[in-house]
Amino acid sequence: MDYVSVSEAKSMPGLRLACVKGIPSPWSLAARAVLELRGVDFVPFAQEGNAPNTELVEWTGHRNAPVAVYDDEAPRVRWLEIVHLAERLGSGPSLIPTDLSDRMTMVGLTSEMSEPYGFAWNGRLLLMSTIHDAMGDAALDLPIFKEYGWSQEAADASAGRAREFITMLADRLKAQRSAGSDYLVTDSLTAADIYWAYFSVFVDTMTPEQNPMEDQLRAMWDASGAKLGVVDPIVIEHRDRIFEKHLKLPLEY
Ligand SMILES: N[C@@H](CCC(=O)N[C@@H](CS)C(=O)NCC(=O)O)C(=O)O
Repeated sequence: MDYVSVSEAKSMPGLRLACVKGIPSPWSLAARAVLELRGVDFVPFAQEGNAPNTELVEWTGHRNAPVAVYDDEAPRVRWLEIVHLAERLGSGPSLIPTDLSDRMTMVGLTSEMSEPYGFAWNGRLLLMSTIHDAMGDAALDLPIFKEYGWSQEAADASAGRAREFITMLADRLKAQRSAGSDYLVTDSLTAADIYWAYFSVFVDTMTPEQNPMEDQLRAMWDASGAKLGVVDPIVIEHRDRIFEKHLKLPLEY
């Protein structure tokens, strides 16, 4: 994946999006997919995972990714504000349901995937545990350990919390299927399906052809996914169907 540098991105007008480089970070990949599906032009630039990213912090006030900067507007970092920006700048079918109750369901589901203490937060704690297993307490000095709430106690609870989300998602997909829908909310694609397609990497890393991760990285992600135990296959079937119909493979990062 070609990224421009932070200083080049800073000198450009329009929309610039910081994405984690070299790691299939679902927050960055889903933000990109939402912008692409809405037909919004943007320039991706690199955030270096687990590093200080001094220039990015000086410019945007944020160290991690994604960070979306549109012209001279304030930087946007949370999933919903990036989806709202894509709705505003883009065109085509909306990724947000119009019905209030469906919209609340979509926002709740995606927030439970993406926001602190939700599914992916716990998936990441599992991943960080594999780093802690390898490095011991020296890992506690890494930026991600300082930022994403790893403690032995949080790590011990993380698999159960992530599984609770997956069980709810599987039940929801079965109910939707019985009602004749192939999507998580309503009967068409919403941001919830897109975010799940990428966040599912915490459960299953996809094939090397679909997701060309470095071997060492894949081994780490697979080991942490295995800590979730066997999950209902419907959540992965849904991911595969969303990729087949709406999203690009192989993943590029
Ligand atoms: N701002 C995002 C969360 C972003 C986030 O958690 N990013 C992580 C994804 S693993 C990241 O940038 N990791 C690399 C790092 O922290 O250096 C949100 O909408 O909640």
